[in-house]
Amino acid sequence: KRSAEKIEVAEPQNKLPCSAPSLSTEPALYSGSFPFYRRPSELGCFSLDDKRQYYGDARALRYYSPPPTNGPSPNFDLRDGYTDRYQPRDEEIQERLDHLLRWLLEHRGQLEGGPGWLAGAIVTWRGHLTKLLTTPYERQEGWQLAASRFQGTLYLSEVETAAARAQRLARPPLLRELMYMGYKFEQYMCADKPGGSPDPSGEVNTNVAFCSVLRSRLGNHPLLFSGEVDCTDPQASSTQPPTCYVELKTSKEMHSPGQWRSFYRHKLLKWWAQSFLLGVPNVVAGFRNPEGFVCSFKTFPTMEMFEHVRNDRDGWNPSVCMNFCAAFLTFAQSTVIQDDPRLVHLFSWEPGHPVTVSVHQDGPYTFLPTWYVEAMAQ
Ligand code: 0WD
Ligand code: CA
Repeated sequence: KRSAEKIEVAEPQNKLPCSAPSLSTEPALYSGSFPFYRRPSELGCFSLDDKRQYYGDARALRYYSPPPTNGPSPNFDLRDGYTDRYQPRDEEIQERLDHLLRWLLEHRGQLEGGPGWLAGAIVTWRGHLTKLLTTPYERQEGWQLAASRFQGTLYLSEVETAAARAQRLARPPLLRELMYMGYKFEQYMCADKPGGSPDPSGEVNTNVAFCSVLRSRLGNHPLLFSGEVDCTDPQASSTQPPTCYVELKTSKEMHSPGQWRSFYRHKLLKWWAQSFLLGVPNVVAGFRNPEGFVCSFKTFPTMEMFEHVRNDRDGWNPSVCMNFCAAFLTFAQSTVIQDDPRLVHLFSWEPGHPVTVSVHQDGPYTFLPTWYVEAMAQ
């Protein structure tokens, strides 16, 4: 009888203050000195055509061809051709790392860095690294990055958040037109052949892309990543990629010092992160008026962008961006231990919170395709 009384509910063993690992994104934690970042070198490239078909060459590369500086000021109608000469890419198709993996599969035997270099590397899109760089300063949009380790290599592939998907599906008409205008500006500024002239009478097809594949290293993290490049400058002092590449952007015409300040604090951070990662030396901005015409340009050298916020208390700091990215890569490398292409660690971040992790086996988050895994196993 006594024994029955002795039966007690055991003290729960999981009440200890043990929390899952997470990573803070507070800028103050990352303000040390600028970390090592290897000058990015181009390993190769690929192109996607108007039907989004892959080609292992530079056929989609375009040539920087701005209007003559001595002539009249530009007057580019960015709304011309919207929507009758517009073929937008189908954003429902999630390509994940597929095109980059195809390039890697076809070039894995010729990679520099010695045997085993790839096994120690991180493979991803440049755009994913850009999001990591800007995270300590981002107050609006969260992200999710899926990570898998396979044959030693850590692969990182973005997952569209539910909020991002909802926003994309409900994208206001004016925002759709604004997206078109960015591509239309490229058409006004680029020729299909070196020394050729732009042809703004054609269609804008956003399936077409030229992607550079680069090698770099952040701290002790070897990187292999790819990024879309707008054009190459045949007149550039160095013809060697990526230093001959030019990034094109459009932005609202600015009239007050307050508008410039806000531009330096927010837009220039994103432009810097994107072009710095790939080693693109110059960003050419076309400023559009309220009617959608570009009437002026300005070239922003990537290495001079920080000067615009260096003395701004509410500015951004490249060291914070790079140190946070390095810390995230260390966090990811130490979290994803098992080598299994069907196992995904999902890193999730929302503004105001730390980065958290969840684990998924064989589910919808698996992103390394069977064709890649099987061919790499040969
Ligand atoms: O799976 C995904 N979630 C993503 C795939 C997200 C981002 C890119 N991609 C793929 C696409 O295949 C695309 O061809 O990466 C390629 C572009 O890679 P990236 O250079 O790493 O991306 P990012 O630096 O964010 O964007 C560069 C350009 C953009 O130019 P602007 O000036 O707006 O930054 O690539 C275009 C866009 O023109 N772009 C995209 N193209 C196709 N799919 C995408 C996208 N999701 N995002 C940006
Ligand atoms: Ca661009």
